[in-house]
Amino acid sequence: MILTLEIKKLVILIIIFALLSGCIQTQQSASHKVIYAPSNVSIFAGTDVVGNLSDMQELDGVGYHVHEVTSSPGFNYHIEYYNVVSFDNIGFYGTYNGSASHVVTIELYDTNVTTWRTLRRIIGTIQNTNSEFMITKPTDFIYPNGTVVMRLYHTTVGITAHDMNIDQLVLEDR
Ligand SMILES: [Ca+2]
Repeated sequence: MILTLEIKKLVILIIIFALLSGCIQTQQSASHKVIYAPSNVSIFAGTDVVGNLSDMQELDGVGYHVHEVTSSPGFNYHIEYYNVVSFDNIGFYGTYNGSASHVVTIELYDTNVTTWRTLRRIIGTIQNTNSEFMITKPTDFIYPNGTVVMRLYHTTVGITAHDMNIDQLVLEDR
């Protein structure tokens, strides 16, 4: 009889613990933000590159610079994110040192229609902008293996005095 009572107490304690754990997890997930940092960068056009992939992973004042080339496109580089489950924003912290006639696009590769989709146009000089990109259908951009590919593309002929300096460029699931 005593043993049965002890077992009942134990069961009640387990239930209370399970309920509390559930509450705590719910609170954590409500305020939790997942950040996907760049896993790879490939330069197809661009010059005078300063920095490494890791310089785009943390917001620390240290950036990854790519200068324009004097042909078209002025620069073109791809950034890959691995093991992405979902995301609803791009965290872009960077500076583009350009001029009024120079246009840079931030694009994601749409795996459904197999083409690049422009999410934002940057014209002239911008500094440390964390834009709201509002990705409403991330599944368009996520390959079955979890890879997402971004392209930074200078649409016209560049000049070497211009450069893109990225302190942090991440996918965010908020
Ligand atoms: Ca950085």
